[in-house]
Amino acid sequence: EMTSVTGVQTCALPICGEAEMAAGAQADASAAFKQWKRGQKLGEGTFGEVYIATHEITGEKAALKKIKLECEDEGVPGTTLREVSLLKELHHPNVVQLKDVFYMPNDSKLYLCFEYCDYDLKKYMKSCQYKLSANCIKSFTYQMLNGLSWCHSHRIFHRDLKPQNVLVDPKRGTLKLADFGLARAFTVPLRTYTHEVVTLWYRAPEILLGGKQYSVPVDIWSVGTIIPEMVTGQPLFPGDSEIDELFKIFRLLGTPNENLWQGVQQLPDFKAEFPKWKPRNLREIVQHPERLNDQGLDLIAQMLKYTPNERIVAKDALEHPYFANLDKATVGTIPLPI
Ligand code: INR
Repeated sequence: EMTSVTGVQTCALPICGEAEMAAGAQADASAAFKQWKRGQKLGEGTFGEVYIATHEITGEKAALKKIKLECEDEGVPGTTLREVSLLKELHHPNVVQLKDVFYMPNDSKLYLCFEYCDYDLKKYMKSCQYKLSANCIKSFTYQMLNGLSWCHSHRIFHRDLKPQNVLVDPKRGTLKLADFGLARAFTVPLRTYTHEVVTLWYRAPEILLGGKQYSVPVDIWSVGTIIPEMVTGQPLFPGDSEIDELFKIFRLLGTPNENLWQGVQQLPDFKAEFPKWKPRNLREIVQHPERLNDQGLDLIAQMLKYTPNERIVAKDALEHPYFANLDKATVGTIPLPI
């Protein structure tokens, strides 16, 4: 039996119990789900595996995400289904569209059906031999911030932005953020359910230091680490543990103290005994001025501020001088090389 959450917009509608659901609606949802023919695995997300799927009637492609639920015996709480269902209402050219939600209460499986893109940013960078042009980097950065700005204005934050959930359609030169809003519906585990380690490379220092009330600035931090990776082809802070991740950040930005970051001493995992590194010049690490000019470097510096409230917000970042010569009317509509 299956419960489709399609079309649920208000909390008044019963969406979680099979009993409340008309038998006809279940049959429809089940039939609709079965029309998606699952193909190869695209990746391993934080909450489950993603497969490419093709609609047997229309030939349309989609990304089908199988959410593995933690407490299988308990089923999905109504709040979670509502939370996920609300994501369907989010429509923005730079946010991957959630088309449908299929819930099978019996085997405790939740499938999310998303818009499909041929590349994620990791795969796209590789296909370009890690040599993205200055214009491509600028366009991607602008589109990331545009998607982010829109989500943040709807009080949704990502929490786990990384090149694997930034999708690219080179045919149109469009970038779309994926995996958005799920952190609010589910808790982010330390490992994926196949025990793959969740990457720490894009994680903001306030999370690494055990902060609990982090918010939208964590996404700006992630963008601030993704841009240098587009420029150099190398992750900026490839830590292999939380402490290694923190120390990689400290080596570039200096070990935080109350001058660099007011309130850092109050964070649960801050230690006065941390080794003391001095801040370095970003340009030593992010070379290739032909791919990212000094204005771009200034934007990164504003995204990688230690104090979360001092980090530039997405809306303001869109107005940064780095984007002054970008044609905002055609961004995301110009084909890119593959
Ligand atoms: C590709 C992925 C293409 N498309 C990996 C990928 C490699 C090449 O994960 C993906 C997705 C897509 C994807 O086309 N639509 C979505 C991923 C995700 C949501 S999620 C939607 O949430 O990040 O797993």
